[in-house]
Amino acid sequence: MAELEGLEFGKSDFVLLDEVNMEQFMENLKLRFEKARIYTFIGEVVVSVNPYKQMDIYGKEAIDAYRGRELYENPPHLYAVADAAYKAMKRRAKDTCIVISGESGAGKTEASKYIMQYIAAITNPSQRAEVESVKNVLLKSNCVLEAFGNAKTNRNDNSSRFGKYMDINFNFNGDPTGGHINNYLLEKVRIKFNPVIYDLYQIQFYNTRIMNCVSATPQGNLQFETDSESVQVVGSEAVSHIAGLTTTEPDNVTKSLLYRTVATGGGEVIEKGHTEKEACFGRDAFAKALYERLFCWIVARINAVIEVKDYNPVLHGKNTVIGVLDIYGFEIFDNNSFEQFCINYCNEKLQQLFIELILRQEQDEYQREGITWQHIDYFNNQIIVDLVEQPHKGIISVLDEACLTVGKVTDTICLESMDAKLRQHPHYTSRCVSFYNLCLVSLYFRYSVEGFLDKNKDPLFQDFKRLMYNSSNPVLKEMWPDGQLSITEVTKRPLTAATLFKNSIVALVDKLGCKEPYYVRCIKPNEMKSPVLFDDARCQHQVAYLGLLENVRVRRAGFAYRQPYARFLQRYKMTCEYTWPNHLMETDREAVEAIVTQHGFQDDVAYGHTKLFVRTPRSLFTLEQERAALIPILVLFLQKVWRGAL
Ligand code: AD9
Ligand code: MG
Repeated sequence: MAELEGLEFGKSDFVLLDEVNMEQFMENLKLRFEKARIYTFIGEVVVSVNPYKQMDIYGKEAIDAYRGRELYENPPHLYAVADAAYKAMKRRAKDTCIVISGESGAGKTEASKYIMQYIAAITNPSQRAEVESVKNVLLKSNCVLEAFGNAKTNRNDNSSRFGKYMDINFNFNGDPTGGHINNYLLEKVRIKFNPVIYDLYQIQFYNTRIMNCVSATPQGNLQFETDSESVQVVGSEAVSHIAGLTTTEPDNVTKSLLYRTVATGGGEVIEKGHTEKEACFGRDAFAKALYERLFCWIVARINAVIEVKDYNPVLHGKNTVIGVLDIYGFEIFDNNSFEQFCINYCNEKLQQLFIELILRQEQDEYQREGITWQHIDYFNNQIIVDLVEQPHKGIISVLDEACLTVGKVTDTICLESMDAKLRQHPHYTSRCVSFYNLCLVSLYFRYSVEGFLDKNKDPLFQDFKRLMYNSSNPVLKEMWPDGQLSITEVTKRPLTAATLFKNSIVALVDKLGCKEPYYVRCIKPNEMKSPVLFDDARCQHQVAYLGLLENVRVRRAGFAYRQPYARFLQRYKMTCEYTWPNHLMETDREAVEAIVTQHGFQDDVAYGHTKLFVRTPRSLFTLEQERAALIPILVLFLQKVWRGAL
């Protein structure tokens, strides 16, 4: 529980609310936002509201104030969580992770950067050159990834269009030795909304784009036309430009754009001309793949540089890790498609992990301290996760099946087969309005299935892969190893986009699951990017789907507050005649018992092996108030002693 800053700033920990309900939660959140208190705890979780203005709370002074301190000793801050994760890692050799969630523009990426900066600032006090260089690369890798993977959207001027999980490795000294980045679901589809060359051009000059957020002048636009049956590229400029950028022959580019090589049943290889529609589809898929492979290549390059090298566990001790996850939150638009479906599924999984881990953490702590654990009821969204990912019957599986089916399967046919399999599921419903909708009730979000199949198959003609593999640019060639295969060798169907995504999210959740988690829950106060507007309805919606009330309840259902005896004593000994200025009892625990009894809340506590547990925040609140009232008197007293007046 954080030090109370005074009630005019609201309650610094939501567990201190008189009652846990939406009204009180929102009132406190709003009050704090208005008073420029953008962070509030729920136990060890930090709730953050995007201030949309520069705050003077991240400087060296702040870093020093939080370094090595306990969570409740300072006002809520990202640094408090970063420090807690770092301390747990260093003191107990635990792998930890910090999960930052929230919707687009809520402040996740900014938060992750402050956390990284904090960790960089408190490590390597002896300034060893090799550690400094690792830190440098870790911090600067952000810039490169943002340059290629961020874009201006309606919702955020610098929106990350990919999810990112970064492991930072530490040696036994607690200094960074390296790291590893995983990226998730790069939103490559946006590349096709712009002319293809335009984007290639922008990628070349990414610095201009990020610095000024201006669009580079398009160099041309690749269009097709059909004349007397055959499809042609309009003009030759666009093709020459692609050939120039990719170091390939213009003729080969044209050929890949207009034809595809197919193997017939008899093993014969023929070239088949595209229809105009197929050519457009191929072009878009090519642009998307170029972008995606470039991005993954960049991530791989960064990883190669920051990979931990020459680590000898015998010599260097256990290598521990802090993971930082900056991943898109639930997305709800007027028209939700495949991308939102994947993103929201990912969030359901993370939400599940959140509840599970928070509960598990509580349970572990109670067991460690020898305190009886009471079961807590909560909504387990496993049922939703299963609906999406279960083998053979889940939505992804039905979708994959439809993608594998030979013959004409449309999005609506696929939806009908989902209906047939899933109609009985309590959280599944679909309905035909103007177009077919898939509706997952639990999420309260509706998705249009239009385009699901294509996006899931995500096919790219082998001809493009071969074109790139044959580029005389060695870097491009390296990005397209599968271009070596001839068409007769490409028999195996690649995994679908949804399955690849599912696999990566399952792996991510496994990775997070074995670490001690810390959470930052980001809230976007309004849609106008305004520092003064608190949109009640929008904020309430986020509080609801982030499960924050549930979080407070879980935290309060057991013991809202716990603290090692010595620390409790340090803080509150002035409130009890038997403990001030020093107690004469045998143990700190007995002294704490004296304080608790004097204030009459002995029925509200449990005594653990090393910590005191307090059930309701009210008891503590009384103590805090008394302490706050005593401090000025004490200061006066000490001043007098100092001046020799007493
Ligand atoms: V997205 O899902 O990648 O589209 P994020 O990452 O949640 O989104 P981001 O961190 O990029 O949002 O924050 C959006 C903008 O809000 C930033 O560009 C800043 O202008 C602003 N912001 C966010 N956090 C802070 C902060 N702590 N202090 C000042 C902030 N401004
Ligand atoms: Mg971001």
